[in-house]
Amino acid sequence: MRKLRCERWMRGSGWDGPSIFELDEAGRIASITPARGDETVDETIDGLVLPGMPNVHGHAFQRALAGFVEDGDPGAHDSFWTWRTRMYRLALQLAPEDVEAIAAQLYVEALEAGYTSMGEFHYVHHDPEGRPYADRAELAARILAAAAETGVGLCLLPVPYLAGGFDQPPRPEQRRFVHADPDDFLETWAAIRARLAPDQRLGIAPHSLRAVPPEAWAPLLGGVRAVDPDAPIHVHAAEQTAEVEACLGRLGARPVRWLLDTIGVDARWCLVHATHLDGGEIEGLARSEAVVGLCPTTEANLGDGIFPAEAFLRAGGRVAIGSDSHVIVDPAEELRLIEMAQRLITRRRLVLALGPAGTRVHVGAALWRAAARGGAQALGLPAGALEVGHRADLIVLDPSHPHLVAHGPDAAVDALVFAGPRGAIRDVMVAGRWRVRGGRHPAREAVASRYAACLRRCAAAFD
Ligand code: NGQ
Ligand code: ZN
Repeated sequence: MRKLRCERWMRGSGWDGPSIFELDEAGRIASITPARGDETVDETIDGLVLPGMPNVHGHAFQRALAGFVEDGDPGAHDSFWTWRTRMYRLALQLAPEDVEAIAAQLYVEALEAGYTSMGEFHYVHHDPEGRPYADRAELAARILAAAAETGVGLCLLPVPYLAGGFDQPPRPEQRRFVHADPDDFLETWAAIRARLAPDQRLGIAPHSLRAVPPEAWAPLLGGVRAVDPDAPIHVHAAEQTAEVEACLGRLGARPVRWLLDTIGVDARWCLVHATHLDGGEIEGLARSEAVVGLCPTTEANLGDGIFPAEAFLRAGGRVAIGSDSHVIVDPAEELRLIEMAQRLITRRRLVLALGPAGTRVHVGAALWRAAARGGAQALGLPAGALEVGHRADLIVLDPSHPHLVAHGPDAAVDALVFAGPRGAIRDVMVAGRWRVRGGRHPAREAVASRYAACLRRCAAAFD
């Protein structure tokens, strides 16, 4: 057992003072006891300790798009769908080494920003011609390797992708994503499962209602649940209004309504985006105990719309954050945008500071707690709060940072979220191991130079 003394650490509500955390071999918190002052400890942590943030949704390779997709012909009406065409061009030219180099770069940046685990919604499975690699888990194994190398926690979510759109055959440019049928996908899923390290989690992520036809859901979910009844299930839903309209036309219901009524959604589920909801969907989704995986910077970048966060949280809904296309890799910025978008549309402040009148709610700290807990639920990881039995996934704020010194603990988290103080996150631990110290991941330079070489090759996709 390793013993850490934490001077001040975040609880589910409020903060606690000097305590001894015992960590077991697997990096889980075995006990938390008040410090007496005479214990021998392995280490003392002086800064504020917060649960590390799970990043529940993303496609690692898209980090390489950053900055390459912000130009276009002013007469051409760029949109989510034109962005997607450019994203497909990158997907088509990735070699296995590229997948690994980009993921490693992403994971170093994510750890340094305070993310301690990632949900990888992994859909580039096949070679550039669209044939399975000799090893069906070739590309997934690159993600697993990048996570292991950098030390970030991982829930890998292999994606069944069977159709090109509602009632449409796959398009040629989707060939690396597509499986012929549920059995074909489950064969890939089983190959991936055999490659997982003990602390890595595996789920399934039917891409969307567009890409997975109604009759395929039962065999896909059944195949996975026969192996792991609790496997996390993620799906993109109701991100663009065009998708909501098409779904209404083809399936006779809005996407989230269809999932709630036809498939059945519960606490194992994470609905990614869920941007466009009517009142009944808000209530139903909140009651289902599923998590909504919000990706505010990508949703803003792609022009998706604004999630009805106030109504959903008032209904008791659970949220988490992801960085999706990874155009920004910063949990504070995702949380900030959730609240800021509400302020912009309501012309009020502290919109998501919910609770009984007469109390004082710190909106930044409240969002951090909610997203950490919701994120761990969505990834099926024992994390998201500093509690016995949970993994020691935590971040330490720099107590001498000028933007934090004068703040109480909740106000310091508000400052982290709303003021974006550079360098405030000093240390990051995943499963009991320090992965970032003094703001730096030890592999930062090596990983960045591999990534730079990969980007020089990939840039050709955007000429
Ligand atoms: C994706 N990304 O799978 O990477 C999607 C775009 C699609 C987002 N939805 C492709 N943000 O939805 O068809
Ligand atoms: Zn996505």
